[in-house]
Amino acid sequence: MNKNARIYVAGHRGLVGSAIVRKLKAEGYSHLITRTHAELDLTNQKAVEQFFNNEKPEYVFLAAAKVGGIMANQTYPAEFIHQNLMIQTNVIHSSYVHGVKKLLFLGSSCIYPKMASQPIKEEYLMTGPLEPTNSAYAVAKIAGIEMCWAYNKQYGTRYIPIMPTNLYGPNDNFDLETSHVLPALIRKFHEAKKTKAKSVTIWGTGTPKREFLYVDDMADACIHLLTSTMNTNTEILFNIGAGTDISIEELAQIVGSIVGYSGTIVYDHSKPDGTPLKRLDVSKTEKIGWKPKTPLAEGIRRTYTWFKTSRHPWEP
Ligand code: GFB
Repeated sequence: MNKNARIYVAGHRGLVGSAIVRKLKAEGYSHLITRTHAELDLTNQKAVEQFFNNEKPEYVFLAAAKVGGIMANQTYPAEFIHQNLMIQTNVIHSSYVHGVKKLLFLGSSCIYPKMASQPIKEEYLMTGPLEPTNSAYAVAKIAGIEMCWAYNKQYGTRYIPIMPTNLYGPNDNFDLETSHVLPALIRKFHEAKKTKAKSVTIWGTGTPKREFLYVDDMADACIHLLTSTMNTNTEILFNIGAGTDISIEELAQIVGSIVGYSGTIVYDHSKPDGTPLKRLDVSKTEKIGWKPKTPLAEGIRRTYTWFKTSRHPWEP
């Protein structure tokens, strides 16, 4: 990928897209193409087609998606399946029509069966039933993988689906109803510290385990995979993860100590746990020269610093 190649980052204001833009700029890529949601509605087929026709991107990072934590997925499954299918279908098809050289499609580790053996290898895809809290989202992402493969097979394209574990970092969603667990815990502990609350309530039993990857490491993986993968195998798929997991209870203790909160933790058992275990096998990605760099505590510290120094939608 030349430093002046036309690179479209779809979803550049989101957690992953913004990290990809930061990294591409730091590496000297000069021709980045971005559009806000107001400028381009990716669910609008005609608008997407027109955009590709005008801009003719050579490379595409497809990081635009409707995403959210366990409750958002459970509450709005129709929006998750509808918007994701529309966005990815429009972007992938227009990329083909306009001769995009390479495209990276971002999915999620929830595409794998709920009870997959650990760590989860890429070949476990479609070998068992999905976790019900996010099956609509997962099915949309599985369709995206299949679409990349179908275009690779039939049209000889070079579309690479990559499946990250749970991500976190600057520009994450900190809304307590719709966010993922890590930003929710940062905000909950921060506010509990400020108001001197006696306890913090977290969802579920605290026993599920999750793997967390700092988003700058994810951006690094995206650029590494797009620039180094030759894509000779049409059914290519890569897991991106940190290689280790921890329980939600342990995570709460780490976040609490970084934020400096010393009250107690209460568990709300009326909220779902989701899948019990979800650790990715990342050996395939490591074989082609990528490794995560940021230890969890360091990533949480950086995210907390960003959180404290940013303006948030709920603030006056
Ligand atoms: O991150 P999270 O919302 O989603 O929740 P998933 C992970 C675990 O943290 C669950 C618990 O067991 C939650 O019950 N948890 C504890 C909390 N306290 C909280 C809290 O305050 N907020 C939240 N959100 N969780 C998502 C999928 O699954 O993972 C998506 O729904 C996607 O589709 C994403 O795949 C990466 O890890 O369970």
